[in-house]
Amino acid sequence: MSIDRALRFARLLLLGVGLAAPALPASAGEMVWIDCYPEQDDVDGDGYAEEGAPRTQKQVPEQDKLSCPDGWVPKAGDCDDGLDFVHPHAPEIGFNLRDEDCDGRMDEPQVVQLPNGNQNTKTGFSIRVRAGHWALTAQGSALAYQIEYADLTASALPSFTPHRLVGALPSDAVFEAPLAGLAPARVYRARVHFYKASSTTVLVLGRPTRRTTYTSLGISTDWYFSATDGDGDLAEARSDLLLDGFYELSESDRGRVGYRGTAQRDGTRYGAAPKERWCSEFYVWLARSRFWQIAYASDVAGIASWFSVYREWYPHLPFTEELTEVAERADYVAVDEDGDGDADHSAMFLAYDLTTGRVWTLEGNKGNYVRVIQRQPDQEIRGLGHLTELALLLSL
Ligand SMILES: [Ca+2]
Ligand SMILES: [Ca+2]
Ligand SMILES: [Ca+2]
Ligand SMILES: [Ca+2]
Repeated sequence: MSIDRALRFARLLLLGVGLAAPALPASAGEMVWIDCYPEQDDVDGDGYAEEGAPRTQKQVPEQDKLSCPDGWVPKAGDCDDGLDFVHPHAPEIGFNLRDEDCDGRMDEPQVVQLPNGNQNTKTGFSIRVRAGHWALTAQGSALAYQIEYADLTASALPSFTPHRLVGALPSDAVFEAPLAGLAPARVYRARVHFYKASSTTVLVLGRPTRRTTYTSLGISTDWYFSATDGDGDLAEARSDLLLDGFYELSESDRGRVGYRGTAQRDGTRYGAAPKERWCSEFYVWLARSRFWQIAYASDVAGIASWFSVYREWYPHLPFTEELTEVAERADYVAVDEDGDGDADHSAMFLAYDLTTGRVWTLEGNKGNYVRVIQRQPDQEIRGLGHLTELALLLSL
């Protein structure tokens, strides 16, 4: 361990003494209204009522708002209520001519998210793509793709890679789409568009010349979120939090977070109590492996308290200056969801988007899922927690 690291660690130990960040209980007793659907409209028992099932509002205690009363289910939109592996958050299975995730597309191409990113460096990363049915669509001509991507600080100004040929696909039709030339320490979103490539020979100045044309297949993957690395331990820790978070996002998209069977219901896998709102636990769960003692905080007040001890907590509006000069990827933001002026929801800061004026966040317990959200800074953000070197858990 270097002297610098040793000094930092000693400082950390001193600060750790006597620290007991409070884990305040969620507000109890209050009744809230939630949307529910008749259980009889969920014949296959996958938790989703069939499309068109009547929505009814039910009043439940605040702490139970993630689930409906007996006889009711909290979700609908099941496009096949006879098959329990078909519903809006089911994983799409390629090559079976069926729309498992009820998005109206059959065997659509998908991004395969890996737990620790995919070849992420300071200037790029790779996207693993399952071409699905579209690998066959291009039969007779070559399948090509193009990546649309944007740094989240300027999402309204996307870039496009040149067209590239996919080449021979293995039987599972999975290929790697590399993205390079990116800025370090940033969060990106990217999606892959598909084309049919055909070569023709044309005369250029009297000479036969091969020319490739690309015809859009009108299909793309969903957005893939990832992050480039930065310099130093803190930047690396930020990357770790983000890549872990984006993996959970993809798990959630496939219905594997929020409810993972009786052993890991709702947010219990992130350390929340059963039925508890788990947005704070989600942030803490992501941060705990790299940051000191944050596991003691389980709600907005607890997390704010932890940031106050380890620096730096910004409780006041307006945030324009903090968002542009202080906030960095993987920092914490306290959100006012119900618009009463008080923070009641926890989120991870991804970027302040200068092209839209919005803040990109990664959030747990958004409709009982992990989601990427864009928020209005002056209306919805009520606190910023900035991760510092001081809080970094060192690997000794
Ligand atoms: Ca169902
Ligand atoms: Ca179903
Ligand atoms: Ca589909
Ligand atoms: Ca399918």
